[in-house]
Amino acid sequence: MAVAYRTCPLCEATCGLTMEVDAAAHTVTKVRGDEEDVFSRGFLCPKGVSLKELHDDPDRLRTPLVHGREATWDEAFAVIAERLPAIVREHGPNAVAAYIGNPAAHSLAFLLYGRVLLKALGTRNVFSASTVDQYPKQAAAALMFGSGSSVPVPDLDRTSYLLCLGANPLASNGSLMTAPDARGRLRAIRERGGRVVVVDPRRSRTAKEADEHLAIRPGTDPLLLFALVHVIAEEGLVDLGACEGIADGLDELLHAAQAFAPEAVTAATGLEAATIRRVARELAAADRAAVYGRIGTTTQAFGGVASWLVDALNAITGNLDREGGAMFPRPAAGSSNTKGEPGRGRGARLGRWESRVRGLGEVFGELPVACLAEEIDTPGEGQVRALLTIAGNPVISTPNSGRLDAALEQLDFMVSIDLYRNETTRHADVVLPAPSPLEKGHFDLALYGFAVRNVANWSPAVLPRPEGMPDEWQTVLRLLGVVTGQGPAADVAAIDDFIAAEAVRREVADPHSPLHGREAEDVLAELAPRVGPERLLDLMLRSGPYGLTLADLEAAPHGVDLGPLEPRLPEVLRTPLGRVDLAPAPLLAQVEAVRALADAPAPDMVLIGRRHLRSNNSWMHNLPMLVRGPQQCTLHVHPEDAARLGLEDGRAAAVSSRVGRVEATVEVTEDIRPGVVSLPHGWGHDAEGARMAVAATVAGTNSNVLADEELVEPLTGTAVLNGIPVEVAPVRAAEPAAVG
Ligand SMILES: Nc1nc2c(c(=O)[nH]1)N[C@H]1C(S)=C(S)[C@@H](COP(=O)(O)OP(=O)(O)OC[C@H]3O[C@@H](n4cnc5c(=O)[nH]c(N)nc54)[C@H](O)[C@@H]3O)O[C@H]1N2
Ligand SMILES: Nc1nc2c(c(=O)[nH]1)N[C@H]1C(S)=C(S)[C@@H](COP(=O)(O)OP(=O)(O)OC[C@H]3O[C@@H](n4cnc5c(=O)[nH]c(N)nc54)[C@H](O)[C@@H]3O)O[C@H]1N2
Ligand code: SF4
Ligand SMILES: [Mo]
Repeated sequence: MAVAYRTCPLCEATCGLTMEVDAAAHTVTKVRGDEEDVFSRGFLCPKGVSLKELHDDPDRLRTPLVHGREATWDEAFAVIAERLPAIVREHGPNAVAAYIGNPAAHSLAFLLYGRVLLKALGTRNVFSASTVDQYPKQAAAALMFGSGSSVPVPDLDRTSYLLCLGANPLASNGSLMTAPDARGRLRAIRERGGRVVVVDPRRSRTAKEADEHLAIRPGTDPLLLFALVHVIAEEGLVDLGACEGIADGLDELLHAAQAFAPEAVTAATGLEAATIRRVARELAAADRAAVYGRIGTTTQAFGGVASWLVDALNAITGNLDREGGAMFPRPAAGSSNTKGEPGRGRGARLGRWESRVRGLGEVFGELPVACLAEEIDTPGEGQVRALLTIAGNPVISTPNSGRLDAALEQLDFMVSIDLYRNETTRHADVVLPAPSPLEKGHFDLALYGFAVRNVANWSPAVLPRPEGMPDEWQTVLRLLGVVTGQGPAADVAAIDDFIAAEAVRREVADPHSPLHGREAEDVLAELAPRVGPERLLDLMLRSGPYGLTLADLEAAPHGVDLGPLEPRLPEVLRTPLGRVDLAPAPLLAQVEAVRALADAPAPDMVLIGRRHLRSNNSWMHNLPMLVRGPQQCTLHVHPEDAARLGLEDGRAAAVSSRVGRVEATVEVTEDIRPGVVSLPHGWGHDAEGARMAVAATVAGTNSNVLADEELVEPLTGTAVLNGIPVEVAPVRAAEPAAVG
């Protein structure tokens, strides 16, 4: 029995796993936490263990599907080559849309070759899970610091005060904060005498472990954050710390906060003015504090403003870029804030084009996924007629799922790269399977840029790919071959060589690269005989801030520890002036609208989401060990609301919004604020034509049937998934059962 070490690719925590490999049976027999992993030190969660079940899952696709029937790779590509280029020829490149899902953020194939494919497609209709997720945070970071990669992360291991809004790391294992064993790290804050304060409409697992829980009304975080700024300004507690002398906009920020006295936001937020004042003082007084906001604060009506104010607060309490505060990681393979001239750059460019139907602005090269359905189902010049999905399940994950589900039926052609035939890929003409996660090499290129410690860990594939199964990057490049007119059987190796040569050429030509001035041939020779993602990763490591090589990482199967986060201002900046912008104009422009929120009448009931430790968005519900036990997809209702609305624990409730209606089982719990109900996303596995037998037995309800695609955050068009106005009523037994 061989042993393999591998980074778990399932969430952002990047845990090191130890696997016992049974090569003869082409599987692993045991998965444990790797105690020697430099970052996770043996920690793992139940999902990590489930990688074995995922690998063995009989429903996981091993062969391409053409119109639902198993086909060879050549047959599948012949169909793609016949249909896709014809649509582009007839209707232009924008007639093809692409949707990139969350696992692509963990996939070297997509991280390294995806942009090339999308560029070759030449379409403006690129969508991703980022506009139902973190783009408000990245856009705010881009406006403040010049790059969407420059998201400050809480220096968890050294802070003594954490103000955590809209995140539940004990369930999610942390996000835009790569920190294996978040629970242990949070406990350690308290053990060293620090304090953790959680702001969440629910008493989440994280809130239960905190010193204090503030049960805010959904969608009102910007009011709370402005009130905190207000108190800090009023009491003369502003301390710019590392931003001193390099920041603009302080006066505008403090001026904007004047209208948000704690007393003025109490009614809307549901938080006492005295509490807000105390938290502001604690934050200013703590020697090392960090404010951290995650998905509860980004997927809300003013998620951009909330994201901005989180870091504005870090800055004005002297905690930005200081040890134990909110810091900028420096990843080994580099990122946009380690490239180019240190301290200066092009800055944020948002809204370079608009969506055809609703005119929503571009963000980081994409359009908001809240407008995908209308781009497909609204006729006219530029209508989307074909769709490529990569590692995504938008039918479950994006707003007004009912409309998108229907729209996909109208497409002329759809191709998906995925592990399953699910609610989305059942619509595809061609599904191309990705190898099992154990059959691919792994390096968390994107996530190390958000890690609470600088680390790098390369995992080679644990198992060889089965005969005939291409690696995922090869499939992406074969598609690129089709898109660039090379037909269904392009020379993938030659395309890869071309891409690598281009990458090297750019690197040696870049005056700020450590490889500047080298002969391209020599660099390529050093990278040989590697090909594919390994060659590109090796190049990125060599040209990255530590000058590592992939061989260095191969020699360190438990990872390379590059140390705690270090101050990076002003070198990290990529703004045109080389300064921090504490009051970006596009966000200042929203202040009046945020003000109005303070006096707006509250809807009777609003819907929010939540995450469960054993779940991972929509796609791991076919694994028996994760879905065993009590039903996860229940509607949390406060006892007062249950009594008022006549809802009973364990009975069905009908939840309706402007766009849809679902039924869900009620779970009455004190752990949610009155006036708020919570339903997790990612469920609703009862679609006809999907091939996920276990998931179908625990189908649950798709909460995004209720999410209104018209409700979007103004800066990035990110969908409002928290704080959706809904009506909730009991479903009486006499009524015929309605379908969600
Ligand atoms: N209401 C509500 N909706 C939400 C959220 C919420 O909090 N509330 N959260 C949002 C967030 S944060 C996210 S990230 C999105 C997720 O949205 P999506 O990314 O669209 O959905 P996932 O459920 O992650 O689906 C991932 C798909 O990738 C496939 N897959 C898994 N691994 C691989 C692989 O290695 N290669 C390939 N090719 N395919 C693979 C899976 O089979 C699955 O089909 O959902 C969003 N939707
Ligand atoms: N187990 C598990 N882990 C995951 C995932 C998963 O599906 N399951 N998904 C992964 C992905 S793709 C992501 S993006 C991350 C997300 O990671 P997190 O951001 O930590 O996500 P959640 O656990 O959903 O925590 C969000 C919290 O926000 C609260 N909330 C809702 N509305 C509001 C509001 O208006 N204001 C405030 N202050 N709070 C609000 C919710 O009650 C919830 O507790 O998790 C990742 N990890
Ligand atoms: S916490 Fe995330 S990375 Fe760690 S084992 Fe669980 S799913 Fe994998
Ligand atoms: Mo996400």
